[in-house]
Amino acid sequence: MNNVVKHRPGDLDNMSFDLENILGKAVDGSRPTFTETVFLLGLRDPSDLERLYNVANDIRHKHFSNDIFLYGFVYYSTYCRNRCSFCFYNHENDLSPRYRKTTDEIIALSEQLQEGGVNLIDLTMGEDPYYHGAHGWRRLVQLISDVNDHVELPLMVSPGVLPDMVLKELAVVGADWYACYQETHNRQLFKSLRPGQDFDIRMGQRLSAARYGMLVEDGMMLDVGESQWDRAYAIHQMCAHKMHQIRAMTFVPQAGTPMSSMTSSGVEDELKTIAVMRLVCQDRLIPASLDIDGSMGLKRRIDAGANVVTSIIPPDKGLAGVAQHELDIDNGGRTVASVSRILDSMGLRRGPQTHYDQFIEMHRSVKEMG
Ligand code: SAM
Ligand code: MD0
Ligand code: SF4
Repeated sequence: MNNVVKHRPGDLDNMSFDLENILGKAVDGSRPTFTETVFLLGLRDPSDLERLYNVANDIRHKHFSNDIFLYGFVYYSTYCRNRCSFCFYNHENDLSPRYRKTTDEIIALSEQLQEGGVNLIDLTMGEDPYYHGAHGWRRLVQLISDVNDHVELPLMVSPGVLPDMVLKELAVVGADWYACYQETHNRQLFKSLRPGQDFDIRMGQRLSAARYGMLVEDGMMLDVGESQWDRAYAIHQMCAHKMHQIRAMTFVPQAGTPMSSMTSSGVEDELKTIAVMRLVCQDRLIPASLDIDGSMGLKRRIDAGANVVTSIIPPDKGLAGVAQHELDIDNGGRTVASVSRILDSMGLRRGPQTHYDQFIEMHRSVKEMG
Protein backbone atom coordinates (compact mmCIF):
# COMPACT_ATOMS: atom_id res chain seq x y z
CA MET A 1 0.00 0.00 0.00
CA ASN A 2 1.19 3.49 -0.76
CA ASN A 3 0.66 5.76 2.23
CA VAL A 4 0.90 8.91 0.16
CA VAL A 5 -2.26 10.90 -0.27
CA LYS A 6 -2.56 12.54 -3.70
CA HIS A 7 -2.03 16.27 -3.75
CA ARG A 8 -4.98 18.35 -2.65
CA PRO A 9 -7.80 17.83 -5.14
CA GLY A 10 -7.83 20.62 -7.65
CA ASP A 11 -4.39 21.97 -6.70
CA LEU A 12 -2.79 21.48 -10.09
CA ASP A 13 -5.95 21.30 -12.16
CA ASN A 14 -5.85 23.44 -15.27
CA MET A 15 -2.14 24.09 -14.84
CA SER A 16 0.37 22.92 -17.37
CA PHE A 17 4.07 22.52 -16.76
CA ASP A 18 7.02 22.33 -19.08
CA LEU A 19 9.53 19.93 -17.53
CA GLU A 20 12.38 20.95 -19.84
CA ASN A 21 11.87 24.59 -18.95
CA ILE A 22 11.73 23.93 -15.17
CA LEU A 23 14.90 21.81 -15.30
CA GLY A 24 16.70 24.34 -17.51
CA LYS A 25 15.89 27.18 -15.12
CA ALA A 26 17.06 25.08 -12.16
CA VAL A 27 20.43 24.41 -13.81
CA ASP A 28 20.79 28.16 -14.22
CA GLY A 29 20.20 28.60 -10.50
CA SER A 30 16.54 29.53 -10.48
CA ARG A 31 14.60 27.31 -8.09
CA PRO A 32 11.24 25.72 -8.96
CA THR A 33 8.15 27.52 -7.68
CA PHE A 34 5.83 25.83 -5.19
CA THR A 35 3.45 24.45 -7.81
CA GLU A 36 6.35 23.37 -9.99
CA THR A 37 7.69 21.52 -6.95
CA VAL A 38 4.38 19.64 -6.53
CA PHE A 39 4.52 18.83 -10.23
CA LEU A 40 8.11 17.50 -10.01
CA LEU A 41 7.26 15.35 -6.99
CA GLY A 42 4.48 13.75 -9.04
CA LEU A 43 6.72 12.68 -11.97
CA ARG A 44 6.48 8.98 -12.74
CA ASP A 45 7.74 8.43 -16.25
CA PRO A 46 11.19 6.76 -16.02
CA SER A 47 12.71 9.01 -18.67
CA ASP A 48 11.40 12.14 -16.90
CA LEU A 49 12.86 10.85 -13.63
CA GLU A 50 16.20 10.21 -15.28
CA ARG A 51 16.28 13.81 -16.51
CA LEU A 52 15.39 15.03 -13.03
CA TYR A 53 18.21 13.00 -11.42
CA ASN A 54 20.72 14.14 -14.04
CA VAL A 55 19.91 17.78 -13.35
CA ALA A 56 20.07 17.23 -9.58
CA ASN A 57 23.50 15.66 -10.06
CA ASP A 58 24.69 18.58 -12.18
CA ILE A 59 23.57 21.06 -9.52
CA ARG A 60 25.30 19.09 -6.77
CA HIS A 61 28.46 19.01 -8.85
CA LYS A 62 28.27 22.75 -9.52
CA HIS A 63 28.25 23.50 -5.77
CA PHE A 64 30.26 20.63 -4.30
CA SER A 65 32.34 19.19 -7.15
CA ASN A 66 33.19 15.52 -6.40
CA ASP A 67 33.03 15.94 -2.62
CA ILE A 68 30.78 13.71 -0.56
CA PHE A 69 30.96 14.32 3.18
CA LEU A 70 30.78 11.47 5.71
CA TYR A 71 29.09 11.64 9.10
CA GLY A 72 29.84 9.24 11.96
CA PHE A 73 26.82 8.40 14.08
CA VAL A 74 26.89 7.70 17.82
CA TYR A 75 23.48 6.83 19.22
CA TYR A 76 24.67 7.05 22.82
CA SER A 77 21.38 6.67 24.68
CA THR A 78 18.28 4.88 23.44
CA TYR A 79 16.16 5.81 26.47
CA CYS A 80 13.38 8.23 25.61
CA ARG A 81 10.54 9.92 27.45
CA ASN A 82 8.57 10.60 24.23
CA ARG A 83 5.98 8.54 22.40
CA CYS A 84 6.61 9.23 18.73
CA SER A 85 4.32 6.81 16.93
CA PHE A 86 6.87 5.95 14.21
CA CYS A 87 9.87 5.35 16.45
CA PHE A 88 11.25 2.04 17.67
CA TYR A 89 12.63 3.78 20.76
CA ASN A 90 9.45 5.43 21.92
CA HIS A 91 8.93 5.23 25.66
CA GLU A 92 6.15 2.68 25.44
CA ASN A 93 7.96 0.15 23.27
CA ASP A 94 9.10 -2.83 25.36
CA LEU A 95 10.78 -4.43 22.35
CA SER A 96 13.52 -1.86 21.86
CA PRO A 97 16.96 -2.46 23.38
CA ARG A 98 17.84 0.30 25.86
CA TYR A 99 21.41 1.30 26.56
CA ARG A 100 23.27 4.38 27.67
CA LYS A 101 26.97 4.62 26.84
CA THR A 102 29.33 6.17 29.40
CA THR A 103 31.22 9.38 28.62
CA ASP A 104 34.46 7.38 28.20
CA GLU A 105 32.78 5.03 25.77
CA ILE A 106 31.30 7.93 23.79
CA ILE A 107 34.70 9.60 23.57
CA ALA A 108 36.36 6.34 22.47
CA LEU A 109 33.70 5.76 19.80
CA SER A 110 34.07 9.32 18.53
CA GLU A 111 37.86 9.00 18.39
CA GLN A 112 37.52 5.75 16.49
CA LEU A 113 35.19 7.36 13.96
CA GLN A 114 37.60 10.27 13.60
CA GLU A 115 40.49 7.91 12.91
CA GLY A 116 38.30 6.08 10.40
CA GLY A 117 38.03 9.28 8.37
CA VAL A 118 34.56 10.78 8.88
CA ASN A 119 34.10 14.55 8.50
CA LEU A 120 31.76 15.03 11.49
CA ILE A 121 30.49 13.21 14.58
CA ASP A 122 26.72 13.17 15.15
CA LEU A 123 25.94 12.63 18.85
CA THR A 124 22.33 11.47 19.04
CA MET A 125 20.06 10.31 21.84
CA GLY A 126 16.43 9.75 22.75
CA GLU A 127 15.02 12.32 25.13
CA ASP A 128 16.68 10.42 27.97
CA PRO A 129 15.65 11.80 31.40
CA TYR A 130 19.25 11.24 32.53
CA TYR A 131 20.25 14.12 30.23
CA HIS A 132 16.97 16.02 30.17
CA GLY A 133 15.51 17.98 33.07
CA ALA A 134 16.91 19.93 35.99
CA HIS A 135 19.85 17.62 36.75
CA GLY A 136 20.28 16.36 33.22
CA TRP A 137 21.19 19.53 31.35
CA ARG A 138 24.47 19.89 33.18
CA ARG A 139 25.40 16.31 32.27
CA LEU A 140 24.53 16.91 28.62
CA VAL A 141 26.59 20.08 28.35
CA GLN A 142 29.50 18.38 30.14
CA LEU A 143 29.32 15.40 27.79
CA ILE A 144 29.48 17.54 24.65
CA SER A 145 32.27 19.60 26.16
CA ASP A 146 34.25 16.43 27.00
CA VAL A 147 33.85 14.98 23.52
CA ASN A 148 34.85 18.33 22.03
CA ASP A 149 38.03 18.28 24.12
CA HIS A 150 38.99 14.90 22.67
CA VAL A 151 38.08 15.11 18.99
CA GLU A 152 39.01 17.73 16.45
CA LEU A 153 36.12 17.15 14.10
CA PRO A 154 32.99 19.27 14.01
CA LEU A 155 30.19 17.97 16.25
CA MET A 156 26.49 17.68 15.53
CA VAL A 157 24.09 17.20 18.44
CA SER A 158 20.68 15.53 18.08
CA PRO A 159 19.37 15.54 21.66
CA GLY A 160 15.70 16.44 21.03
CA VAL A 161 14.00 19.54 22.40
CA LEU A 162 15.93 21.54 25.01
CA PRO A 163 15.51 24.84 26.87
CA ASP A 164 17.03 27.72 24.89
CA MET A 165 19.69 28.31 27.53
CA VAL A 166 20.95 24.74 27.15
CA LEU A 167 21.09 25.08 23.38
CA LYS A 168 23.16 28.19 23.83
CA GLU A 169 25.54 26.42 26.20
CA LEU A 170 25.94 23.54 23.78
CA ALA A 171 27.01 26.02 21.13
CA VAL A 172 29.50 27.57 23.59
CA VAL A 173 31.10 24.23 24.52
CA GLY A 174 31.61 23.14 20.92
CA ALA A 175 28.44 21.89 19.19
CA ASP A 176 28.67 23.07 15.58
CA TRP A 177 25.32 21.67 14.43
CA TYR A 178 21.89 21.15 15.93
CA ALA A 179 19.74 18.52 14.19
CA CYS A 180 16.04 18.32 14.97
CA TYR A 181 13.57 17.03 12.41
CA GLN A 182 10.06 18.40 12.17
CA GLU A 183 9.08 15.20 10.26
CA THR A 184 6.23 17.16 8.62
CA HIS A 185 5.25 20.80 8.36
CA ASN A 186 1.57 19.78 8.44
CA ARG A 187 0.44 20.54 12.01
CA GLN A 188 -2.33 17.95 12.00
CA LEU A 189 -0.03 15.16 10.87
CA PHE A 190 2.65 16.30 13.34
CA LYS A 191 0.19 15.72 16.19
CA SER A 192 -0.30 12.10 15.24
CA LEU A 193 3.42 11.46 14.63
CA ARG A 194 4.68 13.22 17.74
CA PRO A 195 1.78 13.01 20.22
CA GLY A 196 2.00 15.39 23.15
CA GLN A 197 4.78 17.46 21.54
CA ASP A 198 4.53 21.09 20.50
CA PHE A 199 4.94 21.90 16.81
CA ASP A 200 6.03 25.51 17.36
CA ILE A 201 8.51 24.73 20.12
CA ARG A 202 10.20 22.11 17.96
CA MET A 203 10.32 24.51 15.03
CA GLY A 204 11.63 27.34 17.23
CA GLN A 205 14.54 25.22 18.48
CA ARG A 206 16.27 25.26 15.12
CA LEU A 207 15.81 28.99 14.76
CA SER A 208 17.24 29.56 18.25
CA ALA A 209 20.15 27.22 17.58
CA ALA A 210 21.01 29.20 14.45
CA ARG A 211 20.88 32.44 16.44
CA TYR A 212 23.42 30.94 18.84
CA GLY A 213 25.77 30.30 15.92
CA MET A 214 25.07 26.65 15.18
CA LEU A 215 24.27 25.26 11.76
CA VAL A 216 20.89 23.55 11.67
CA GLU A 217 19.26 20.55 10.06
CA ASP A 218 15.57 19.86 9.45
CA GLY A 219 14.07 16.73 7.94
CA MET A 220 10.86 15.14 6.82
CA MET A 221 9.61 11.60 6.87
CA LEU A 222 8.03 10.06 3.80
CA ASP A 223 5.15 7.61 3.68
CA VAL A 224 3.54 8.63 6.94
CA GLY A 225 0.25 9.88 5.48
CA GLU A 226 1.47 13.12 3.91
CA SER A 227 0.34 14.46 0.53
CA GLN A 228 2.56 15.66 -2.32
CA TRP A 229 1.46 19.14 -1.32
CA ASP A 230 2.77 18.51 2.24
CA ARG A 231 6.08 17.33 0.83
CA ALA A 232 6.47 20.37 -1.37
CA TYR A 233 5.47 22.63 1.52
CA ALA A 234 8.08 21.04 3.81
CA ILE A 235 10.79 21.53 1.18
CA HIS A 236 9.92 25.20 0.72
CA GLN A 237 9.68 25.75 4.50
CA MET A 238 13.10 24.21 5.09
CA CYS A 239 14.49 26.43 2.38
CA ALA A 240 12.73 29.57 3.62
CA HIS A 241 14.07 28.90 7.13
CA LYS A 242 17.57 28.70 5.66
CA MET A 243 18.33 25.24 6.98
CA HIS A 244 21.90 24.26 6.22
CA GLN A 245 21.12 20.59 5.89
CA ILE A 246 17.79 19.09 4.86
CA ARG A 247 16.77 15.47 4.67
CA ALA A 248 14.01 13.13 3.63
CA MET A 249 13.84 9.63 5.12
CA THR A 250 11.36 6.94 4.14
CA PHE A 251 9.41 5.62 7.10
CA VAL A 252 10.52 2.13 8.17
CA PRO A 253 7.71 0.39 10.13
CA GLN A 254 8.81 -0.67 13.63
CA ALA A 255 7.64 -3.62 15.70
CA GLY A 256 5.88 -2.71 18.93
CA THR A 257 4.79 0.77 17.76
CA PRO A 258 1.39 2.17 16.76
CA MET A 259 2.54 2.38 13.12
CA SER A 260 3.97 -1.14 12.97
CA SER A 261 1.49 -2.44 10.41
CA MET A 262 1.90 0.35 7.89
CA THR A 263 3.78 -0.81 4.84
CA SER A 264 6.36 1.18 3.01
CA SER A 265 5.95 1.89 -0.67
CA GLY A 266 9.64 1.64 -1.48
CA VAL A 267 12.46 4.04 -2.01
CA GLU A 268 11.49 5.71 -5.33
CA ASP A 269 9.74 8.60 -3.63
CA GLU A 270 12.74 9.29 -1.41
CA LEU A 271 15.01 9.49 -4.45
CA LYS A 272 12.61 11.85 -6.16
CA THR A 273 12.34 13.98 -3.02
CA ILE A 274 16.12 14.18 -2.65
CA ALA A 275 16.39 15.33 -6.27
CA VAL A 276 13.66 17.93 -5.90
CA MET A 277 15.25 19.21 -2.65
CA ARG A 278 18.50 19.64 -4.59
CA LEU A 279 16.68 21.73 -7.23
CA VAL A 280 14.93 23.90 -4.64
CA CYS A 281 17.73 24.30 -2.03
CA GLN A 282 20.66 24.03 -4.36
CA ASP A 283 23.71 24.75 -2.19
CA ARG A 284 22.56 22.93 0.98
CA LEU A 285 23.80 19.64 2.39
CA ILE A 286 21.45 16.74 1.67
CA PRO A 287 22.04 13.35 3.32
CA ALA A 288 21.89 9.88 1.88
CA SER A 289 21.24 7.96 5.09
CA LEU A 290 22.52 4.41 5.53
CA ASP A 291 19.76 4.01 8.10
CA ILE A 292 17.00 3.12 5.61
CA ASP A 293 18.46 0.66 3.06
CA GLY A 294 22.00 0.26 4.36
CA SER A 295 24.90 0.45 1.91
CA MET A 296 22.77 -1.09 -0.88
CA GLY A 297 20.79 2.10 -1.18
CA LEU A 298 23.71 4.52 -1.15
CA LYS A 299 24.53 4.86 -4.83
CA ARG A 300 20.96 5.63 -5.86
CA ARG A 301 20.61 8.36 -3.24
CA ILE A 302 23.84 10.01 -4.30
CA ASP A 303 22.80 9.69 -7.94
CA ALA A 304 19.63 11.56 -6.96
CA GLY A 305 21.65 14.54 -5.71
CA ALA A 306 22.60 13.78 -2.08
CA ASN A 307 26.06 14.92 -0.97
CA VAL A 308 26.43 13.63 2.61
CA VAL A 309 26.50 10.03 3.84
CA THR A 310 25.05 9.76 7.34
CA SER A 311 24.74 6.97 9.88
CA ILE A 312 28.27 5.59 9.54
CA ILE A 313 28.54 3.28 12.58
CA PRO A 314 31.51 1.25 13.81
CA PRO A 315 30.78 -2.51 13.90
CA ASP A 316 30.71 -4.67 17.04
CA LYS A 317 30.42 -1.82 19.54
CA GLY A 318 26.83 -2.43 20.58
CA LEU A 319 25.59 0.69 18.80
CA ALA A 320 22.19 0.93 17.17
CA GLY A 321 20.76 2.84 14.22
CA VAL A 322 17.43 4.64 14.53
CA ALA A 323 15.21 3.45 11.67
CA GLN A 324 17.27 0.31 10.98
CA HIS A 325 18.71 -0.58 14.33
CA GLU A 326 20.87 -3.48 13.08
CA LEU A 327 21.07 -3.41 9.27
CA ASP A 328 24.67 -3.48 7.96
CA ILE A 329 26.18 -2.41 11.29
CA ASP A 330 28.03 -5.51 12.49
CA ASN A 331 28.91 -6.69 8.98
CA GLY A 332 30.92 -3.49 8.46
CA GLY A 333 28.60 -2.19 5.74
CA ARG A 334 28.31 1.15 7.49
CA THR A 335 32.02 1.93 7.72
CA VAL A 336 34.09 4.58 5.95
CA ALA A 337 35.92 1.81 4.08
CA SER A 338 32.73 0.36 2.72
CA VAL A 339 31.29 3.76 1.79
CA SER A 340 34.59 4.85 0.19
CA ARG A 341 34.56 1.81 -2.11
CA ILE A 342 31.13 2.81 -3.37
CA LEU A 343 32.18 6.46 -3.83
CA ASP A 344 35.31 5.39 -5.71
CA SER A 345 33.27 3.31 -8.09
CA MET A 346 31.18 6.40 -8.83
CA GLY A 347 34.15 8.70 -9.48
CA LEU A 348 33.44 10.59 -6.25
CA ARG A 349 35.50 10.99 -3.09
CA ARG A 350 35.24 11.69 0.62
CA GLY A 351 35.25 15.48 0.76
CA PRO A 352 38.51 16.87 2.23
CA GLN A 353 38.09 18.16 5.79
CA THR A 354 39.19 21.64 4.71
CA HIS A 355 36.26 21.81 2.31
CA TYR A 356 33.82 20.72 5.00
CA ASP A 357 35.24 23.18 7.51
CA GLN A 358 34.92 25.95 4.91
CA PHE A 359 31.24 25.13 4.47
CA ILE A 360 30.71 25.47 8.22
CA GLU A 361 32.60 28.72 8.50
CA MET A 362 30.85 30.21 5.50
CA HIS A 363 27.43 29.49 6.99
CA ARG A 364 28.08 29.95 10.67
CA SER A 365 26.69 33.39 10.41
CA VAL A 366 24.29 34.85 12.90
CA LYS A 367 23.37 37.29 10.12
CA GLU A 368 22.10 34.62 7.80
CA MET A 369 19.01 33.94 9.90
CA GLY A 370 18.10 37.59 9.67
N1 SAM B 1 15.34 11.91 19.94
C1 SAM B 1 15.79 12.96 19.11
C2 SAM B 1 14.68 13.50 18.25
O1 SAM B 1 13.68 12.83 18.09
O2 SAM B 1 14.83 14.61 17.75
C3 SAM B 1 16.95 12.52 18.24
C4 SAM B 1 16.67 11.27 17.42
S1 SAM B 1 16.12 11.76 15.85
C5 SAM B 1 17.65 11.91 15.07
C6 SAM B 1 15.46 10.41 15.17
C7 SAM B 1 14.95 10.72 13.76
O3 SAM B 1 15.02 9.55 12.99
C8 SAM B 1 13.48 11.15 13.78
O4 SAM B 1 13.38 12.53 13.93
C9 SAM B 1 12.98 10.65 12.44
O5 SAM B 1 13.12 11.64 11.46
C10 SAM B 1 13.92 9.48 12.12
N2 SAM B 1 13.23 8.20 12.38
C11 SAM B 1 12.94 7.66 13.57
N3 SAM B 1 12.27 6.51 13.43
C12 SAM B 1 12.16 6.32 12.10
C13 SAM B 1 11.57 5.29 11.30
N4 SAM B 1 10.95 4.27 11.86
N5 SAM B 1 11.65 5.41 9.97
C14 SAM B 1 12.28 6.45 9.39
N6 SAM B 1 12.85 7.45 10.08
C15 SAM B 1 12.79 7.38 11.42
C1 MD0 C 1 20.86 9.05 10.26
N1 MD0 C 1 20.13 7.56 12.01
O1 MD0 C 1 21.65 9.88 9.85
C2 MD0 C 1 20.69 8.85 11.74
C3 MD0 C 1 19.84 9.93 12.38
C4 MD0 C 1 20.32 12.07 13.57
N2 MD0 C 1 20.93 13.35 13.41
C5 MD0 C 1 20.53 11.28 12.33
C6 MD0 C 1 18.43 9.95 11.81
O2 MD0 C 1 20.21 8.40 9.48
FE1 SF4 D 1 12.28 9.65 21.25
FE2 SF4 D 1 13.39 10.84 19.16
FE3 SF4 D 1 12.27 8.38 18.94
FE4 SF4 D 1 10.73 10.49 19.28
S1 SF4 D 1 12.09 10.10 17.50
S2 SF4 D 1 10.55 8.55 20.40
S3 SF4 D 1 11.96 11.77 20.61
S4 SF4 D 1 14.06 8.91 20.13
